[in-house]
Amino acid sequence: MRCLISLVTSLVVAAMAPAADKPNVLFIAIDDLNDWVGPLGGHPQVKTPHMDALAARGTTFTNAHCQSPLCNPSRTSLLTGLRPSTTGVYGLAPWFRTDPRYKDLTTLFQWFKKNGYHTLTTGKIFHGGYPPKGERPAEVDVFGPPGVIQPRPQQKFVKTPDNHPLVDWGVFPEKDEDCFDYDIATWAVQTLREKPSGPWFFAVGFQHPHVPCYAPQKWFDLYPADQLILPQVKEDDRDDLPRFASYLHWKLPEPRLKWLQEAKQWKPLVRAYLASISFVDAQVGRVLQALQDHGYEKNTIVVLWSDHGWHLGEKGITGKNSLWDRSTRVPLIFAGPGIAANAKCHRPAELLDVYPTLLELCGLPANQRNEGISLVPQLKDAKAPRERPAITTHNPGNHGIRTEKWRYIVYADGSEELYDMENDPHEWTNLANKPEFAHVKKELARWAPAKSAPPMPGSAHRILTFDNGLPVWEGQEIKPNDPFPEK
Ligand SMILES: [Ca+2]
Ligand SMILES: [Ca+2]
Repeated sequence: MRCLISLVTSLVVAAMAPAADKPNVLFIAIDDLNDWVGPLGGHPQVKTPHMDALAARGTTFTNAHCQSPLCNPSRTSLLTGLRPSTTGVYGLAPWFRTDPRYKDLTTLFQWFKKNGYHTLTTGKIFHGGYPPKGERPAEVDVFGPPGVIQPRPQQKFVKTPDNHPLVDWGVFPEKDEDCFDYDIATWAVQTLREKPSGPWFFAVGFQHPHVPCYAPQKWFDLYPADQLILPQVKEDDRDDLPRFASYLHWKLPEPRLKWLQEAKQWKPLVRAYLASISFVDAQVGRVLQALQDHGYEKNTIVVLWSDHGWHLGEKGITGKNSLWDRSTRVPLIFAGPGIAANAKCHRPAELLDVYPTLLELCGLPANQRNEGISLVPQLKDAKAPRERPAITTHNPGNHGIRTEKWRYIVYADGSEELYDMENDPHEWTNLANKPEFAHVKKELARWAPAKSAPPMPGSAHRILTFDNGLPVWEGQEIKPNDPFPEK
């Protein structure tokens, strides 16, 4: 009881504290970074000393998942606090404010501003060029340099089947100082040195290891080609998948494993992705060093997250756009006041939870529209229970449900997958057709959003619909006998 009274008292005190006493927030977003980071152990050779150090002074969620395995919908969900199935943002377009229903929605930035915080951003936080220039002052106080993928080599290094200009990898440019993410970190470091008025909420978004996977030679040298370990794949892994699983990534600019193997590009891509991760880790390190150098470490909540994962050959594909762990599992690390150090939490967590978690950590009033749940109980005690699984949606009606033991997927046509993640962490054996697991599927299926909003007007890029039994990928009907595109 005394414990409860003191908890209530501390909550009341926190809520009444003047803004000046509140912790700052450093919000670090990384693009397309899967679980290949030291604290998650997704790749045995990856070197991420700065993320390791952050994890050592904070709490890592080892079972955190994005709400959508794609940039714009994932980021929109985190920043609005709403699921893709609520807003209808599933594709790389549109900017969510184009929908009159969300014109006045208060984003994470705006909630902090409303509660006395100075807000700043640089690099990729919202997707692409969002928000449009004229709308920026209404979204964030200070817009630093946006994320622009420059410089680029005169020609692509790798001629991929689709030959999308960004789908490329190799040693480039010569020096760290010439990389765009280096400039983003530099701007963040300078801004911290100049001591922004506070309390502040500062978002820093890095684009590595998103394609193109370019990094200077020294980062490739960390991963000698002759010792490189490739991801484990199972040759016939797709044979037990429902056909609908392929519709989610029917055609992508990211090449398939078959092409990588034939072109002898699998190893170079894996190596370039690892090099890009270590490069971005170093940029994270520069910003965290500045936090320490300028006396902010003790009073700043740091949250580091990635918008979704990335396949590097698993299930025969590269890229995202699937409901398996390889696409949905993301780094999510919190450190700072009120957060247990050197802790790992294995409970499911959602990126959607970041919004309410930061509000609670900073003693700000909760936003009743948030669909996520605060992770503060798990940040104090990693073993604290959590009832809700992590739920990922990719286009209307396709949902993945992840508990500590299970991964369940249901597609818009009703077809299913079920994996025992404790005994089959690669999701190789689909148990959905085994009658003995019918009760497990039923229990998990109740977590899938009952309704998926139709794609928001203006939706485009990687949109899959299934209206009246007709699968349509990016505006083109998929016929029942069309073979899965191998390129
Ligand atoms: Ca992304
Ligand atoms: Ca399989």
